Amino acid sequence: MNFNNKMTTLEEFIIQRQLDFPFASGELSNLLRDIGFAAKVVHREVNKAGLVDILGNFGAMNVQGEEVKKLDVYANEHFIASLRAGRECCGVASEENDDFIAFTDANSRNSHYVVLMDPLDGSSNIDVNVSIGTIFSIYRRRSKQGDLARSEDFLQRGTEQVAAGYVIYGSSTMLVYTTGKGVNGFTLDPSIGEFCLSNTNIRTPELGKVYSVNQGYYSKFPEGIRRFIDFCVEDDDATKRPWSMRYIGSMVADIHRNLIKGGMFMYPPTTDAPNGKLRLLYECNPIAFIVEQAGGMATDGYRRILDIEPTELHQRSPVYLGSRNQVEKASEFLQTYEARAKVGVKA
Ligand code: P6P
Repeated sequence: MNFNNKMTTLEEFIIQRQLDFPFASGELSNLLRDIGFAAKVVHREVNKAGLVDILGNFGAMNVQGEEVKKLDVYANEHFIASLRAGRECCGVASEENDDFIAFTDANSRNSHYVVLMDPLDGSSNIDVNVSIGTIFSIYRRRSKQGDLARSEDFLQRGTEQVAAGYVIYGSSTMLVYTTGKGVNGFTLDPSIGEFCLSNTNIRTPELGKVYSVNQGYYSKFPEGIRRFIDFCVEDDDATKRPWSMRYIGSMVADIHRNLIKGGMFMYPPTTDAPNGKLRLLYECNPIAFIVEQAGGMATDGYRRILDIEPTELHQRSPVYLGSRNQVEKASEFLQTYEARAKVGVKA
């Protein structure tokens, strides 16, 4: 068997980097390990979902006679189970649950962290074999150690995150995370069941030539965003436009491509959804942390995503993030046309 001794597994990397962050008591390392374990379990199910789904068409049972669960419910249950069993966090908030879950066993109550997550974002794409993802965010708890987790543990600004990451279940399964000391990517090697370091210190290009938005909502966007989209598709050699529009409809897949190759992703407000669609705490904040750590920018059009003071667990936020040059341009258009509208200047 060919063991490439230069291969670094996720666990080895976390331990090597353990000295990078304060309170290096191994708890955060174990927490990241628990997340990595659940991601391997979800990977296994995502990879056969198409098969199970076909079998599931003949009723709600699969070949093992088990109930065919919706994959996002399955993912949610397994991430929560792994975090509960790992006892390295006192609670978890999930896109799938109305309220947060406070773990009651003594070890969990004595831990220092909470996790927020979208266990399987974009799961509606699984039926058409499009990449989907898990997004997670880790904070130090604010409530007293030993007590049950409280809402103030979860309602923290993005700047307070101690770690954040995503798993992309695509042509390969990758886990990408940061603890505030850069961004690193690990590719799952199913033959050994390990995430192996594959992308060291990911940096996103300053200027990308891709923009990602659901252009179908063009008429519902603010004036400034409509003008920015017109700018993206203008023919201008000097600024290397028109940019290409790439939109998968699965945030993690769009973000991952833009992070590696450059580009910007936006989910602006619309007349139907004045705060956009994406959730601040477990979609925008963790991705914003990663994008900033990779040298990019993440705003709601007016301020850093990470500076937003949250008030509700599932609150939404408009989001523009990715290559700095492009995100700045989008914010500039948005604010310029808003100022014009305020003084009644016709476009
Ligand atoms: P729309 C998937 O449902 C999701 O939450 C993100 O992964 C994705 O970027 C967005 O919604 C797509 O939303 O309105 O463009 O279909």
